[in-house]
Amino acid sequence: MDNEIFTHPNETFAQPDVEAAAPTQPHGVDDVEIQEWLESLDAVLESSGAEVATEILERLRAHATVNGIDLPFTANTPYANTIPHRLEPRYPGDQELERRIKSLVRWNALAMVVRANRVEHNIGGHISTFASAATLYEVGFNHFFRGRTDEFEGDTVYFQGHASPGMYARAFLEGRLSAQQLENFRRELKPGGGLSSYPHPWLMPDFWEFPTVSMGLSPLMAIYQARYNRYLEDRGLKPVTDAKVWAFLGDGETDEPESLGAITLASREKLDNLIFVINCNLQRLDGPVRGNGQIIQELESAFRGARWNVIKVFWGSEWDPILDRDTEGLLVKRMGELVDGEYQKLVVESGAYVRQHFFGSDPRLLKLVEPFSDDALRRLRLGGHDPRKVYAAYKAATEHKGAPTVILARTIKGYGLGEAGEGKNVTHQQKKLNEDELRVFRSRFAVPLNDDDCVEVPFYRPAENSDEIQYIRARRKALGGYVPQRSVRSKPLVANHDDLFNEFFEGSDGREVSTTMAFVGMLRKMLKDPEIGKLVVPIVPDEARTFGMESLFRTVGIYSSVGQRYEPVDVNTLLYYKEAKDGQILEEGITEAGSMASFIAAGSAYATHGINTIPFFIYYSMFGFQRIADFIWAAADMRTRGFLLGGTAGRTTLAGEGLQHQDGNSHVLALSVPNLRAYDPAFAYEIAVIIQDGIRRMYKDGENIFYYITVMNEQYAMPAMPGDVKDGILNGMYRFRASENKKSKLRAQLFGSGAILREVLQAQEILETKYDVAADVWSVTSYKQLYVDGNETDRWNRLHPGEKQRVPYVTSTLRVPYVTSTLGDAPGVLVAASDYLKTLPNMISKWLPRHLASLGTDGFGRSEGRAALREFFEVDARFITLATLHELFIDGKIDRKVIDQAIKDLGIDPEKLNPVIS
Ligand SMILES: Cc1ncc(C[n+]2csc(CCOP(=O)(O)OP(=O)(O)O)c2C)c(N)n1
Ligand SMILES: [Mg+2]
Repeated sequence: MDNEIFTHPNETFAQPDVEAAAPTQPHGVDDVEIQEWLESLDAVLESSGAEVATEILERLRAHATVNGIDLPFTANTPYANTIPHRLEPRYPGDQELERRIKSLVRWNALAMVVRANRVEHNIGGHISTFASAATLYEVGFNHFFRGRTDEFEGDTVYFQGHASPGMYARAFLEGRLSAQQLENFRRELKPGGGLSSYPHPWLMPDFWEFPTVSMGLSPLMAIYQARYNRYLEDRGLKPVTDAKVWAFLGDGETDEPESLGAITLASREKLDNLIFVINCNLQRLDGPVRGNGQIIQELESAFRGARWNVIKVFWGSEWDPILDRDTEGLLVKRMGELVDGEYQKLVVESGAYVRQHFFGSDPRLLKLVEPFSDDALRRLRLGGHDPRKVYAAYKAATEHKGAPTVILARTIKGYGLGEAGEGKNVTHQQKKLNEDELRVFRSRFAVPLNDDDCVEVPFYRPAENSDEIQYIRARRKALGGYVPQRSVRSKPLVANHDDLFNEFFEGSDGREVSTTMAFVGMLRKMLKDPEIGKLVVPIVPDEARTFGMESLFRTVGIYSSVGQRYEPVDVNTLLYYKEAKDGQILEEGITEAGSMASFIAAGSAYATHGINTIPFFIYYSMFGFQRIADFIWAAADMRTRGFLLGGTAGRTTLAGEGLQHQDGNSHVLALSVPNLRAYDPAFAYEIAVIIQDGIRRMYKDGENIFYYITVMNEQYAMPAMPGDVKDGILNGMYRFRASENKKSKLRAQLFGSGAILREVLQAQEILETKYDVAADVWSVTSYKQLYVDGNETDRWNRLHPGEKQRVPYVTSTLRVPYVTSTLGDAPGVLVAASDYLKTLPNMISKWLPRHLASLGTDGFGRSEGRAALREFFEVDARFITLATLHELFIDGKIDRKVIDQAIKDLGIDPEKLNPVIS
């Protein structure tokens, strides 16, 4: 359907100028002339149809421009339904029965929240969001949302987080959730389990698929999900289907920059498999979304500007006869004049008020509604509450070709709550209703409960053989099963990849490479592997060249839904920029959020599509956790699998880039994500071990974990794996190089991670040769793993005091190599250095046998060379040496004079700037 046919192109509606709006025509155009133009357009419409009318209007517009008429730009259409009622399809369902079902869903959703808050004050929950959106969902459940079956992948639905009570209430009627579970809404720790406040696949893995409650995430995720579905089709990994991605959003939610941030991608990619439904109740939490403007018109212009198909659903069927009588277009014009704050007021006022303040602006409008009683005016429904209008919009959306659709549906927040909150600013927080309010709600929706029973707010489910339940079951059966529903449908991989990774255990034979280059080498090999080659999904936000991945452009291609319509400028080079319809790389451009959304779609395809795609998302590490941590959190909730690679990592290893780029934070931020394994490897073989094991754990054993691995751009020779240290690498630490000096009484254990491990190795040498300190060097690949393990051990010991007490991995590892020595533990002082905050080593210090000196990169980065940076942050070999000597001094093992001399010899300025605060 083309919107243009319903437009009044000369009117601008986005920001109504209330004062300027006058009922008469400007510039002396007389009404008769206007009428003639309108009539001739009507005649064309009647005789030749919408397409011809559109063409005429387009030609007129072009003609006007050529003749110097400066038409005002408007991306808006009038404040009217996009689909006029004469073009509405027949409603296919039993409307009366559906209304009764919807009323029961409303009741149970409300009961769930009211009951929960009676049991525990302030347990929370939302009534008003679902109350406003009930029709939007019920039409979907009865007629559109298709379940996942063996034959058909099903539709994907992102439910608005705060509408969850409605989804639970429906699942209760469907017989999928028990009254006991509803009783335990927001009380998940009750025996037998409860229901999570919002959609959380982590907590309800058989029910919810997509976490949506952090607002703004779901619209972006839905766009990239729809695009990923196309990617899978274009690469032949899944059959081409007409499955849709639906995303239900709040109008307030659209203020989050992520919500609209990727809408041009959706239209550019012609994602007609994507439908946004924005519940425009004109309110958010505190008050109106745009009290002084019109959110729907504002959204319309944004989406139309982005070339989406926009369907506005303002008015319910009761308005149609009035609109039909309005041959002069006065009513539509009047509708466009009010700001949202005024509309909100009309919702809470009487019919007489509506007559006076809305229709009263023009005697002709008053005349139009003369036959209607005040009560009838009060009951004029909005479009989002009218199933016929909603159905028409959904049908048009599902049939639209060539562009995504957004449905802007006007509703009332807290619809049906009456005095308890309908349309009021406080309604979002309403969780309790008094007895009278409950009775009013019960009566308004004809819930079959008497006055006494209803104040107890019982859950109500009609008998199994009732018309309502039978209808629900029949509809869901016809649509392929229940929604939402999550299941893991992929088959485990064999994941026997020794051949693939063994080469990286050998070392680089003296060749200097970075860990990034080593990773890209592994990626290249994985892409050729018979089992996982096709499943690997490399994702980059415009950084492939930074990471030396450009050779992959040519070999596996960059995904483009239209192939390559141009000859690339570098076509004559070996590594030209090759876009292809079956390209494998998702080159997302400069959007870490969008890339993360692709990562989520790819990493959850094992459940959504039953396809084990393995995403490798490599990005500038500082712009990962720091910038898009909430998406990473959502990925964790969703049980997303795959590998995040923080490239150009390390505060002092990334030279030159300075304060905003140099990452010393991400490993600390990664601590917060419970099912994320985070590694800071130093050598190629460490990365190989981690990735090989990760693929096995996630895609063979089905563990719900994902990985964060930092890779660097410092180049050095990669050593061969020193014996069987695989377990150590995975568990977080292993001894990389023991001291060969068996005689010295001065001993130290040095911990290094990532690129800083090499500084530690250098310190080992200085200590041995200059200070006769025998130091062992440990590669700490993951402080997070050591920390998690230490805490788990402590917890177990606390809970099982009578049993043989366990020893944390870090403690036992430091002990094992020395079991034959009299000391037991690895002897000497303990010093750790990494490219991240000092808190990382510190957090494991309580499981170490002695005090730990931690060096790290707390503070703002600097644009400088690597050596200068490591000096500035005090993590270079000299500072590691000094820290070791200082620990020995505190231990009473060396004289202070030795340190004083060392400070001089090492060229350390004791009065240098403090990196933390300078
Ligand atoms: C990122 C984020 N910020 C804040 C909130 C808290 N919050 C929950 S609902 C809400 C208002 C929602 O308004 P709207 O999107 O219009 O939805 P409605 O309930 O009106 O349908 C707010 C601010 C949140 N959930 N997520
Ligand atoms: Mg809202």
